This record gives sequence, structure tokens and C-alpha cells, in this order.
Amino acid sequence: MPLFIETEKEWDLEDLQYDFEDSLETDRWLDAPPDIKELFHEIEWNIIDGEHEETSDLIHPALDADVSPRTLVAGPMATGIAEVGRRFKMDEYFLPEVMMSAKCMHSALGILKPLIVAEKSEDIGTVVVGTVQGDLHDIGKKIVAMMLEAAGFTVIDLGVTVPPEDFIAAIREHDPQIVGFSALLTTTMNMQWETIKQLKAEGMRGDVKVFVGGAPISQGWCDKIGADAYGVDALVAVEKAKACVQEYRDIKGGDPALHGAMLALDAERVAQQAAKLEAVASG
Ligand code: B12
Repeated sequence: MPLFIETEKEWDLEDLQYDFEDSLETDRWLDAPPDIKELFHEIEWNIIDGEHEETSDLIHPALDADVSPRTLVAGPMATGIAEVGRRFKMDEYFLPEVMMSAKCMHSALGILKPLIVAEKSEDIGTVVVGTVQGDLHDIGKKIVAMMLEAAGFTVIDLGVTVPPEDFIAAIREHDPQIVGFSALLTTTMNMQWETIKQLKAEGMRGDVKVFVGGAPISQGWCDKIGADAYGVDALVAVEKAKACVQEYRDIKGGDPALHGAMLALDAERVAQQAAKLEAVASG
């Protein structure tokens, strides 16, 4: 039975601006046994420091202690790379440091992917994913692809800097129910729109449900460009993808009814979270 450790909260990561000792004082992962809490902080600091071998070496002890691969991805790996992003934005880090930290994420994901994907038991559909043209970021897209695979999808990952015509060729070849466009740059998010326009021009918009995601992407952007669903993270992407091939399988891509159904899923999740918080608050 894997350990349950809360990872869904939006943590205050201010301690990561100081040092390891300060991190140990935070309320992150207080529900984990103390040695696991410490291990998580070591993982996040090794990602921040760009130590990829050390990061990989810490993954196995966590797995041996029954921490699930998903908890590692959504927990210390997510907080570690988030702090790297903050440092980069504040000009405390430059590209070489970010590349080292990305290498840590890739090494850890290399260990975790086979374990996560092994959860796949049935085949429920096909998804084509890729990072749009001009954009090299692929960590988040890889996590989304891996979670979709674990949920039962066959995932065709086209890689990074994928031009619209390659998405279109892959949709023709693999006939997926869903296509997912990842974009991490404000300068490349427009390629999501461009690709949708080309899908329409080819008369293929109804054939496939379009998902969009990535740090600068929002529900507002999804609405504006006429995508079907926005996935703020991999868990939401999986929840919506499953709904698309199950209860909403007969609604075509681009149909406003599908867009509405995806928004209703968000509203339902928010209401459930609020009810959970209220229950905790009222003891
Ligand atoms: C790692 C990183 C890099 C690495 C990427 C390595 C790799 N192989 O991916 C390297 C060093 C190569 C890099 C390069 C650059 N980067 Co960079 N990078 C980052 C950083 C620090 C982390 C990104 C990341 O992996 N996050 C972790 C993952 C798990 O999160 P995520 O990608 O958001 O994914 C989650 C969700 O968004 C969602 N999701 C993601 N994709 C999809 C797709 C679908 C379909 C769905 C449903 C959901 C979904 O689910 C994921 C999992 O939960 C971000 C900071 C940040 N805050 O994002 C900057 C950041 C994205 N980079 C930035 C910049 C500026 C650059 C460069 C232009 C720098 C330069 N001067 O050259 C180049 C661009 C190169 C290029 N052409 O793409 C800026 C972008 C600013 C902007 N407004 O556009 C950021 C925001 C940093 C900053 N704060 O300034 N970068």
C-alpha cells in the first residue's frame, strides 16, 4: 500500500530561497514520516542545485519506502523545478543552471516512467501529443503523456517544436480521439491557435478533441482559440481525456457542448475541493 502524502496543495515555497535547513522547517509534507519528509527536501534541493546523479540516487530510497512515483512527480520534483523557474525569472539563474535542473527532472522521470506506465491495464483510446513549433520545453508534456498512458491511453509523442503539418499528418496516421498541444513560451502559445486553424482548414476539426496546456496557458486562452479542453496539470488532463473517450465520446471536437462539459468537470472538482476543505475546517 503506497504512502499517502498530500501533494495537491499550493505550497508556499519561500523557504527554497534560503537553505536546506529552512526547508526542513516548512509545513510541506508534514503527513509524511520524518525521514521521507527529509528525503523529499533533499530531492527538491538536488533539482535546484542541478545534481542529476544525486537526484536519481534519491529516487530509489523513496520508492523502497513505498512512496508512489506519482507522489514524487507531483511532490518534490514539482516544487524543485518551480523554484528553478522563479530563480530564472528573477535573474538569479541563467540558462546553464536551468538546463542542469531539467536534466535532473529527465533522469528522475526516466526511472519513474516505466513504473507509472506499468499501471496501464486497458486500452481506452489514443492521444497524439507534442510541444508546438519553436518550443523546446518538454518536461510537463512528458509527465502528461506518461499519466495518460498509465490511465490506459496509447500515446504518440511527437516530441518538441512540432509544426502544425506534423500534427496533422500524425492525426491522419493514428486517428486519435485527442490531440494535445503543449506550449511554455508566450511567444509559442500562438502556435496552438495556428495548429487549430490548420486543422479547420483541412476539414479535420470535428475528427479530434483538442487539449491545450503549459505554464502560460489558461482557460481564457483555451476559450479564445477554440480548443476543447485546458489541462492545468497532468491529473486534470487525464480526468478530461477519460471523459472525452467515455461519456462524451459521441460529441465531436470543436462542438461547444464538449467545451461546456469540460468546464463543468472543472466546476465539479472545485466544488468537491471546497467541500473537502469545509469538512476539515469543521472538524
Ligand atoms: C526547464 C525550463 C527550460 C529548459 C527546458 C528543458 C526541457 N527539456 O523541457 C530549457 C533550459 C531548455 C529552457 C529554455 C528556455 N526557456 Co525555459 N523554462 C524552464 C522552466 C524553469 C521549467 C519548465 C518545466 O519543466 N516545468 C515543470 C513542468 C512539470 O510544468 P509544466 O511544463 O508547466 O507542465 C505542467 C502543466 O503546464 C501541464 N501541461 C504541460 N503541457 C501540457 C500539454 C497538455 C496538452 C496539457 C493538457 C497539459 C500540459 O501539465 C504539466 C504537468 O503537470 C520554466 C519555468 C516555469 N515556471 O515554467 C522556464 C520558462 C518556461 N522558460 C522561459 C524562457 C524565457 C526560456 C528561453 C526562451 C530562455 C532563453 N533565453 O533562451 C528558452 C526557450 C527555448 C525554446 N525555444 O523553447 C520562460 C518563459 C517566459 C515566457 N513568458 O514566455 C520561463 C517561464 C522562465 C521564466 N520564469 O522566465 N527552459
